[in-house]
Amino acid sequence: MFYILVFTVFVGNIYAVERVCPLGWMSHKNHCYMIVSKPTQSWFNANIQCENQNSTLAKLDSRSELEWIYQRLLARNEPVHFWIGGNRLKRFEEWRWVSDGQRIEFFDFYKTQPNQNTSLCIALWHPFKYDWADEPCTSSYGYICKI
Ligand SMILES: [Ca+2]
Repeated sequence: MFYILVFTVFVGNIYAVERVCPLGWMSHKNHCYMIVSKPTQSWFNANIQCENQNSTLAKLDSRSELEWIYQRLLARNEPVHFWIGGNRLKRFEEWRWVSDGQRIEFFDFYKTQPNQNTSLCIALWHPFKYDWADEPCTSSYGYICKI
């Protein structure tokens, strides 16, 4: 019985292992995330802020990861939009992640988005409960970095 208990605790801990993140970052499934709501930044400057901390604007490429982030943002209860790493800066209509240049495979745009052919960056839009919007990259918003 003792051995079964020890084994259970041991295995439980393996599944509970989370990456150790820098101070001020949140750990989730072997990645670290930093949510910054102020000062707000253009998409470009937000990515520079992330790069200064050895990260980039976040690549969010699964439903479970997005739901985790949305819960964090909703809990903050701030009327702020947040930049993530998705953009179509290099080739219009082809959305890619800044972290690795990969094409975006999984989208979570709000039903009315994307709707502006001059909006080349992706923001998590507060009134849409953080579903995505295409926005001008020069707009000043909060941002999410990911390692
Ligand atoms: Ca839009």
